[in-house]
Amino acid sequence: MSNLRNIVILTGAGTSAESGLATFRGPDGLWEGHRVEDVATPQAFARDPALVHNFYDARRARLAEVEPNAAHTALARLDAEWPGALLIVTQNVDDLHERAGAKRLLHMHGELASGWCLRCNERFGWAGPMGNGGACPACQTVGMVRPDIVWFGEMPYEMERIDQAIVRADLFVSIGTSGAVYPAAGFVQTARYHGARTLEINLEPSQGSLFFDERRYGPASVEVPKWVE
Ligand code: BV8
Repeated sequence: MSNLRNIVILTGAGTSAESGLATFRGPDGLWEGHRVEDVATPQAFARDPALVHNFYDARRARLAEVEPNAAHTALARLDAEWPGALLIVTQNVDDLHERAGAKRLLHMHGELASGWCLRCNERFGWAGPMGNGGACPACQTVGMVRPDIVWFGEMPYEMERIDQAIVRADLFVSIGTSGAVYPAAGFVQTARYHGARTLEINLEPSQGSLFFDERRYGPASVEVPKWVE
């Protein structure tokens, strides 16, 4: 990787699978019979806020029980040691990249550890259950806090910053994502168009695998440390 200066790394649920967090579209992909697409939407929240809060409260509770795996640790080490530009763009709403020590990181789909008050529009850290909408620490309104998560049909965060990083990238690496959800699934094409080399690391070919110059298949906790070394 010596002649590659600028790296963008996209991660998805497969990066956290070996930590024990369910992916979306694998055999463990349903939550109490609900497809994520049916729960992770503003419409679902408007229709049944308690169901959606339960979905995220359960995942937030689960997150407290698991640890980063060797893939997160290897990426954090690369982040600390890489002299050029590096950005980890994660689709994941867990905090395992942070807990492994990653710094140059952004959550394009929001975070379980963040809340958003629909009354005063403030965002803030959130631990524990949100229950029936919680109490906003900024305006003290009760029952108006939603998960700070980008739902289907909502605009992902920091798209401008992501696009700028991808345009400048010499190497684009996609790790543990099915390539099923846009705009993230389209990043590899943008990277190729602007001349980056592209690498996919996944358990199996993703929906976008034909756009990758190089593909390594196997568990992230094995393949990512091998690639980082
Ligand atoms: C947007 C947060 C526009 C939620 C997520 C019709 C109506 C509305 C929108 C659309 C529509 N048709 C298409 C769209 C666009 C839509 C979309 O792409 N839909 C899909 C379903 C077709 N996208 C959106 O709505 C996005 N917003 O388009 O906004 C807009 C424009 C202007 C103004 C306003 C709006 C927003 C999408 C974000 C949704 N939120 N997450 C939550 O987490 O609860 S998406 C969710 O699925 C995840 O966050 C992740 O990003 C995404 C994909 O999941 P993956 O991470 O890839 O996980 P998956 O299970 O699919 O795959 C895991 C992979 O890992 C597998 O390949 C597996 O083989 C591999 N694996 C498993 N184990 C391992 C492993 N690999 C390595 N090692 C292992 N051990």
